[in-house]
Amino acid sequence: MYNIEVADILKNADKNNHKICVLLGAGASTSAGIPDFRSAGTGLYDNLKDYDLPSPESIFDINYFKINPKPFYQLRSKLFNKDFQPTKTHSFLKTLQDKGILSRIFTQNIDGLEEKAGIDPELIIYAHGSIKTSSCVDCKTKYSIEYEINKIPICEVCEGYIRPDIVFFNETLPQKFIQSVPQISKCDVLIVIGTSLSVYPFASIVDYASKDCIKILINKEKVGPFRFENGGICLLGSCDEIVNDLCDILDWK
Ligand code: CNA
Repeated sequence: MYNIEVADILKNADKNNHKICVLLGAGASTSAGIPDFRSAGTGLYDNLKDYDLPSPESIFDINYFKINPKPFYQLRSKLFNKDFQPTKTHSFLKTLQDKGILSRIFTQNIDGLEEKAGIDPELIIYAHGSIKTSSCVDCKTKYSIEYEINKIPICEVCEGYIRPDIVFFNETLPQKFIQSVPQISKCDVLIVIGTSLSVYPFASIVDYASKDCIKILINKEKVGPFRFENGGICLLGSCDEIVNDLCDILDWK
């Protein structure tokens, strides 16, 4: 029932050139084979027992990384050793772009699948960086070429550890993200996809949407303000299946 309502909203956006902002999380990439953090059983946090960490979050904490980078690299080589392909959800976002109604995607994902799906990099605001480039944790020398997986890469200049340019816990978020957040207040429709909205400050940017903005959640569970009455429209289930259904209703190929 809600799918038809959301399809109507998208049709109306297409007709009236409304602007849509998307907030994206790890759930958009799980069907590509990249686990999210918090899904019970399959999420990364439930599968880190062999790494002997003080807490699951330690593996992505910059202070822990500086003392013991090994678990991070072990996980990185295990996780990113394949050529992952964009999901149906990424293709749906590309369709929004092709229709001229995608204003911005604010993504927490670091996997680069938005660009791989053909989305204009100008429209993507990375909240937590990307694994595309790397730099030395100490002297910040940039490394553009993907460094070798399966070993701890060392900086040629100062012998510090080379880390991907993602935002670890206890690091500040990119300036571009901070400066772009107010754009959310100008969008007509806000679609939140595949995120538990539990990592701050990202989780709070949903509050930048205006009172007239139509808010839609596409996720396996209700999260953030969507848990409350009048929080927005919730389409619950697999995001790939939901966007497929929407495209079928709209006859968007
Ligand atoms: P999370 O906290 O693990 O939450 C994921 C959410 O997506 C949960 O609410 C799930 O129920 C939901 N979900 C999972 N699979 C699907 C699906 N197929 N369809 C619909 N809903 C689904 O992840 P968040 O993104 O909220 O947390 C932010 C972290 C995760 C950021 O710092 C990311 O860098 C980090 N992360 C990114 C990736 C990636 O780049 N692909 C992978 C793992 C973690």
